[in-house]
Amino acid sequence: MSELPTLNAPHLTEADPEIATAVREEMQRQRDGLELIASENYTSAAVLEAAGTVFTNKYAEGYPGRRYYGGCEVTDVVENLARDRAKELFGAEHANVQPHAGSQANMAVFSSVLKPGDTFLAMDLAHGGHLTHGMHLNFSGQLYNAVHYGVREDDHRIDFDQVAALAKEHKPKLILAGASAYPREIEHGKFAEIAKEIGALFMVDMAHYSGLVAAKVHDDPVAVADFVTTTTHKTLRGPRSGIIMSREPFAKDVDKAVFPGMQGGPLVHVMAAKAVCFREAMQPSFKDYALQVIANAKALAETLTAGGVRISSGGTDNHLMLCDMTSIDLTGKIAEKALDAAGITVNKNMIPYDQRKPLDPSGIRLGTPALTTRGMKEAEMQNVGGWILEVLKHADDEATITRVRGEIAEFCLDYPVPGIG
Ligand code: DSN
Repeated sequence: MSELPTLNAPHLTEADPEIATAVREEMQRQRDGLELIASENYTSAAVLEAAGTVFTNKYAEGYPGRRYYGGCEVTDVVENLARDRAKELFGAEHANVQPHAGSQANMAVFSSVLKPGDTFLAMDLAHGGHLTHGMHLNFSGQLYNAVHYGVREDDHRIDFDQVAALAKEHKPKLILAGASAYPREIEHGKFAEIAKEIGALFMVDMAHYSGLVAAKVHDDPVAVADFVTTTTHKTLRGPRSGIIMSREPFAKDVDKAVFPGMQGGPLVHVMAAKAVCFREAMQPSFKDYALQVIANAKALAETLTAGGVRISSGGTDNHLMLCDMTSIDLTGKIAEKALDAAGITVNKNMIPYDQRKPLDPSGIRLGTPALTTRGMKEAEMQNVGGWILEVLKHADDEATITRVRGEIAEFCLDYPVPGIG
């Protein structure tokens, strides 16, 4: 077992040794393992520092220049910087940087333009969508009439004929593009055209690939959508949070929907960390990072395919891939557990047209944003793919799993995690 990393937090260590130990154990887990969850990443040390500041002490209901609390003059500087940088980074007319997370960002957009019972069209969760895109147990499926499109059965790519047909049949007030488990580049212009034809609003949830959009290595939704939401902690590599961008005519209603419609005080420390993340994403090095994320995903998908794993849609254009574990006589649940035991973190996931259930689906979802942040490239993806294949092919062999775990911990020492000394 490797040593616990040192935590440079003397006050926490003294005041609450149990939490301090938990933090050190999590640092160890993040340092010694391979993080392949497609929606996770490692923020920079600068983002971590900004998120850990005294801004957590401040209430700031309202917006810059119009607050319900005194003492907000420095908070206004922070929120304005975050808003202006988000607008500049993505070329947006308006940005709201207060949503606590992606779900809240989506909820605020819906409530700004939809009434309960209104129809919207979005991607099916079982085909790669998201809970907030109308899943029946989520607020989005309970409050609104969600109609779903999916991917074609033969190539697992978005079926635009179906999108157009459903749009004509159901006349949704809003069409939503974006996905949580779709490995191909989304053609936002095609959605925008369909929305225009039927007079619907067009919204994109680019949470998964917003880092690729910021780096201009993915089709740009901001240019063609009325609303664009994103989390900031996935490919964008910022703090855990969300933002909304919109065209100017919708700005006031979006702001009202966030506050006072849905949230109270914004998390000022997190807005500060978002501002830092947007600044980082404007640097030329971030484009190199985004290109490497994609190159790494392709390299990993190729290695796994060569090892006999069937990949949904035959590969990837972005940061993630969906691997069908039934192609090697496993299930997603068994694969996730075996990989976890070897220090490889992934999540089980439905694959399109899955015959199995969400808690025990056929697939696993892998993504390269976090490993790329550690400096790994295509050659390292071959090592990673090799370990994944070895574990999957010996999923019930404890000796293999223990050996691989040790090899991975050793390998990881050469790829530091930001913020873990
Ligand atoms: N979007 C989910 C994921 O992709 O992991 C989290 O909400």
